[in-house]
Amino acid sequence: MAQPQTSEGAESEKPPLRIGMVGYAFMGAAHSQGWRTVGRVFDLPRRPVLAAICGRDATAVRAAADRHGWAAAETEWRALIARDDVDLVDICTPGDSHAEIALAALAAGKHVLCEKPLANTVEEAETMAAAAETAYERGQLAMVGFNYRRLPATALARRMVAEGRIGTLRHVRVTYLQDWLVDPQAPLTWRLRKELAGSGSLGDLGAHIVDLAQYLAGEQLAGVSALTETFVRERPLPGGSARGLSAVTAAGTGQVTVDDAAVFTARFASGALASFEATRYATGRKNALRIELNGERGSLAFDLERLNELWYHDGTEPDVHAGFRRILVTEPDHPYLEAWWPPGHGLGYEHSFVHQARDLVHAVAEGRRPEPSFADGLQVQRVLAAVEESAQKNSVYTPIAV
Ligand code: SOE
Repeated sequence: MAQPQTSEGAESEKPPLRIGMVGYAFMGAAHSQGWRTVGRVFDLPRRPVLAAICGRDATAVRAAADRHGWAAAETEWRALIARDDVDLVDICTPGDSHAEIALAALAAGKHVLCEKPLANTVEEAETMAAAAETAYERGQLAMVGFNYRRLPATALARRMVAEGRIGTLRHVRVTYLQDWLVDPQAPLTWRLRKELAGSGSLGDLGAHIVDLAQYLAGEQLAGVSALTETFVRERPLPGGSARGLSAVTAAGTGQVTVDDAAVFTARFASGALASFEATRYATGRKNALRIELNGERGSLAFDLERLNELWYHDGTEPDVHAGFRRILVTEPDHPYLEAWWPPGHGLGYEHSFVHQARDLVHAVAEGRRPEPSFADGLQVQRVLAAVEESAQKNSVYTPIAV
């Protein structure tokens, strides 16, 4: 691991960056891990302090504060934002509250980190991006949590594309596969309700792969052609609860109001072609994000299930010994790895959140616009909206004659 901070004194002399987090479930735990660890691994210009965490259930949020190391717990997000000992608000709630919390936090002079997707609608995302722009003029930063950019292998892939190692891009092929909805009896959680999640696989998994594809390609998508499907339209209510649900049946089930899967093709601004698949029905696939880029000079491939590896084919090598080779991304010269373990000692999923925290602390200290910004989050939201529109119109879907 990197040099430990030189002395307790030097570390405590750094100006603090006091974090307030809203939400304490899966993403809250992952972000907590990031904030708790980052200052112990990286030499940062500011010292992250886990000031306060917020959730509606007083007992549960207190337990989360104790488990994850937060100094205080709040049950009202407005109270969290009003605290003088919070500089940055980290939003880890379902998408329906992102806009309201982010706008209030920016108005209160705080920096903001917001989980993906940025919002539930393009309109909300536009308002958030505009508010972030105004806040930036006042010295506040706003970033979206597309954490898969922060893995050493994906960051290395970006570097290699930017260095021209695959040349002119022709194809990007991405799939993000999970299987936790295969069972039709799996409960109707918030992720399956449009009013809370905005969309289904599309916003949850599709947002990640749209961002990652554009980040690696270094360019934006120009258009899409899509199919979406909801395979199981009614599911049992979680714990029999009907809270906030409009459509509850006598059988104690409720309607799934989001997509289960989204498949789309796309064209990049440069003319490169891309294909995307996001689903929660890929039986046996737990969190399988795979991406391959093919360029005129070479190809790169990454698989989240083997996240310390990047595959590279250098098409300029003589055919006789050319081929895909595995780069074990654990060298100190690889992105983020100067601070971690000796070569060969790999990292995991949670480290993407440590790196996200690292990059944001640096951006705040340097007053630099963070990436991905709220404007980047808005652009992804526009891609998601275009996918939904295309799927609804069914415009380019040609049924096969029987
Ligand atoms: C959904 O299943 C989920 O938890 C996403 O919400 C996360 O963003 C993704 O990283 C893992 O899967």
